Amino acid sequence: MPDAERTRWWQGLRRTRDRVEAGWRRLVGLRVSEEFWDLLEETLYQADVGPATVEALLARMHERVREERPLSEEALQHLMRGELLNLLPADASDPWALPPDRPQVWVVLGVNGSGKTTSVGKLAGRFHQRGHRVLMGAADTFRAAAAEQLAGWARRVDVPILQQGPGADPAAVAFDTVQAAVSRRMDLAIIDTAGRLHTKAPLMQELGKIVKVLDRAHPGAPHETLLVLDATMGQNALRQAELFQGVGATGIILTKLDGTAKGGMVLAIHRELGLPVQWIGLGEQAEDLEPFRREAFVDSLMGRGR
Ligand SMILES: Nc1nc2c(ncn2[C@@H]2O[C@H](COP(=O)(O)OP(=O)(O)O)[C@@H](O)[C@H]2O)c(=O)[nH]1
Ligand SMILES: [Mg+2]
Repeated sequence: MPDAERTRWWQGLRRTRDRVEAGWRRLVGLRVSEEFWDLLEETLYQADVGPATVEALLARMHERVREERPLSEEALQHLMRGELLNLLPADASDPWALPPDRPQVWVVLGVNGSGKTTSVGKLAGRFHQRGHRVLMGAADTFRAAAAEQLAGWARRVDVPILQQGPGADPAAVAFDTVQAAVSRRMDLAIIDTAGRLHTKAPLMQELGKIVKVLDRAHPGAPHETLLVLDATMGQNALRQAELFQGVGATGIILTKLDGTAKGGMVLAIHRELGLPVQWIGLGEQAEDLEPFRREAFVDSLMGRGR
């Protein structure tokens, strides 16, 4: 992984690390003891890893300690790092390479304010930078401001956008986006959606309709249905994700990791939702988005490698 990317992870997890640093530092000097287990549990809780995942992790570590009897502090640290990594899915081999079926169609979902529009803008910009032909679709038509916000990103990252007037049918915008992406031989179409919660049932229906209509515009689409979760919500983000269960997400975009001390929640996502964290937001700027890298995450969390 490039140094610049590792640095972004390190900086992005600063708040979480600040919270747990003292705990890890004391843990480094401990061998297996009651004090070690108590402190480990407390430190994981502080990072908002969440009760079920903390429990599973501790149980697994107890088992390995029994089997392997790590005699040095170093061996114990090594074992712990390994178990943290084991909670996370393996990294994509090349997250910037798109599968051959073009255009790839991705649709982005999530509650209001989670960071959908920002993530669509960042993703479009990063893929465009890597030489892919990208089109964004503004299917959040509930508010004029939403399409305007995405249009702002289109200008900023120099990627075309398909939008229609306020009140347009979101599924129609999504359909037209994919059709345009097909006829213009795009590599990737990314569709932004609305995320209001007070009309929960109709919203889920609407999202279901969008997902369905895409397949008619390009068989096989959407290739990814990305659920956007706000890391500052910590464990509550997991409850939020359950609302979207019916829509069939394929992966997670986790935003605002830079703005929270609850970064440990990443460890719970894969275990509890069964969905991989594919992208993470580490700030508000166009370049503040990275593919998920489990080693960079765990090392930045534990304060290792710097
Ligand atoms: N610090 C930080 N802020 C973010 C990130 N992603 C989004 N935001 C901010 O979160 C707010 C809501 O984002 P927006 O994309 O409009 O959310 P949407 O309602 O889901 O489309 C905006 O102020 C964004 O700048 C991130 O990764 N880090
Ligand atoms: Mg939005």
